[in-house]
Amino acid sequence: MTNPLYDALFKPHENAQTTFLILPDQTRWTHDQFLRRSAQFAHVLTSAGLRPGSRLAVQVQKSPQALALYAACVAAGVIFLPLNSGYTATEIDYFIENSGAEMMLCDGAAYENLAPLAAKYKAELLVLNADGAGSFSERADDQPDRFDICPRTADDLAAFLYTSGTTGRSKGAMLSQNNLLSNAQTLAEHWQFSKSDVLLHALPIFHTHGLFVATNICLLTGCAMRFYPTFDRSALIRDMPSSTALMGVPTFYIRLLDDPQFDQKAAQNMRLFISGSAPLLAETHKQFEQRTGHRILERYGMTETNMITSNPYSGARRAGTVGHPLPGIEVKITDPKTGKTLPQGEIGMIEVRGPNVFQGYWKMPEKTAAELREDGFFITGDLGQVDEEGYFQIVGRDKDLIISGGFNIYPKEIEAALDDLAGVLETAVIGVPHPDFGETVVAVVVAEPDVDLSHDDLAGEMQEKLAKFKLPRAYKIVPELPRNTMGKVQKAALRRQYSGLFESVPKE
Ligand code: MCA
Ligand code: AMP
Repeated sequence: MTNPLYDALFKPHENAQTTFLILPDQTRWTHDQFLRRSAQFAHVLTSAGLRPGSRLAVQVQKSPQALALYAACVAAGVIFLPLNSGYTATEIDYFIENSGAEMMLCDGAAYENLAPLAAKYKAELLVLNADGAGSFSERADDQPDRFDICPRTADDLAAFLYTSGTTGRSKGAMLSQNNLLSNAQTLAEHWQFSKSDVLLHALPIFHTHGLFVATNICLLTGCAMRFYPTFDRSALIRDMPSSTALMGVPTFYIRLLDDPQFDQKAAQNMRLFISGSAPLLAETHKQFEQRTGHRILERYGMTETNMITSNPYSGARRAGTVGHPLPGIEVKITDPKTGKTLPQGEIGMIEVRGPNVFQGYWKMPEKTAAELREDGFFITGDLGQVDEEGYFQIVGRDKDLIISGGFNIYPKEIEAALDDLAGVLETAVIGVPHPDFGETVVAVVVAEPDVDLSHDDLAGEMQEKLAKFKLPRAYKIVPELPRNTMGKVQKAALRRQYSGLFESVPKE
């Protein structure tokens, strides 16, 4: 019996004394050490009653142990459900209810807040701290460090990643073993990863980019990762000479360029800089090349599809484009109204089909049917065009979405939270340019008659409700919202009006 994802990513490293993770203090985790710990974790999961197909919800800080949870889930056939460490208990409530997770893992600092939630949904709540300690680890310490791998097929589910929706409700994207494995294989080959690589890993591990793209490629090829708990520019620059590749969101590159210590010498041993999750400005691409001699390789993907397109490794990497469809993946541009394929050069909806495309949204058949066509094409909500040489360009979004520092923020969710506050009549939440985060959130708020609202009051109340990265950086109190003749709020006009708000804000 096999378990394709385990067999490809983890099994080849059993007993291997090779370096897998290098921490900022230069301590190392070998593959063997990592797999033995994950085997102990897998025992804890199964002893607690989790079975193949059960969900494990995880909201912990980034650490080698946190990554070992992913390996443990794959080994035990448990569905891994990582959650942004910034989410508030109010936000977590929905994920636990919707996913039906049987166990939750959290940081010790969040335990008190999450305990009532766990009790409400009858999920077991255990602690895994950033240093690897906590009640979960204590249970693991006594477990055997070998585990009988649970048989799985390529179509079995491996992970749920929640992605916000334009309606404000998050949807659990169901990813199968093969969705993850096929994409990792394609990317490892396309970007020419090998066991001699050392990847600078400074992304969070609760999203596709840091968890699947970065980690799965390294596991598949046997290369090592320098594993940083958060983005730390100085540490990255310090360690770059002994590394070969970096995967980052555009904010990483903007911040690196902002440091005069970051120069050609620092980057001279690197073979590859990859950017994704948000648009990389052509200007950043150009400045990066001038400073280091390297052309950033930009690629495009989504939670539901893993990676879709990539600029070439050997050919021309074109600034402002996301390159070509990856091997084995079909991408087309369609008329958003009719779904018909448009002639080359025209702007339309990006649709994608391939082994990378997810299995649908958990418990949301209508939403799945609305976005995933019967013929297998997924409607991304991104608007794009393709040039004569097959390079795709993303020119906009057909979805009301703000991408701040690589995190997706859906205005509808912020508007709903604001509308709930006393004294708020109506709101429009928009994204405006930001020099560090690419885009940031501005809330335009109309107060109820005779109510005085202030930025500070609104900011204070919102803090309780939403993760920090979603919080508006400005609240504009206005007498009314601009509307067209149909009564629809004109967000484009608001975006224009407030576009210069953060122009001169210092970076970082
Ligand atoms: C942190 N803050 C943010 C963000 N990050 N606010 C808005 N947007 C953000 N992205 C808040 C902090 O809580 C803090 O609030 C203040 O902003 C300044 O924090 P700072 O220390 O400067 O930020 P940081 O901790 O250095 O984080 C910035 C970051 C991080 C490194 C860019 O956001 C990051 O790692 N982003 C990567 C996201 C990612 O992995 N995306 C992939 C998902 P306060 O001052 O109030 O305390 S998309 C995906 O997976 C698809 C498939 C794809 O294509 O890749
Ligand atoms: P997520 O829902 O977090 O998976 O975010 C996916 C979205 O990020 C896509 O639908 C795009 O809008 C955006 N995205 C990812 N990569 C790029 C890129 N290279 N350029 C522009 N947008 C991107």
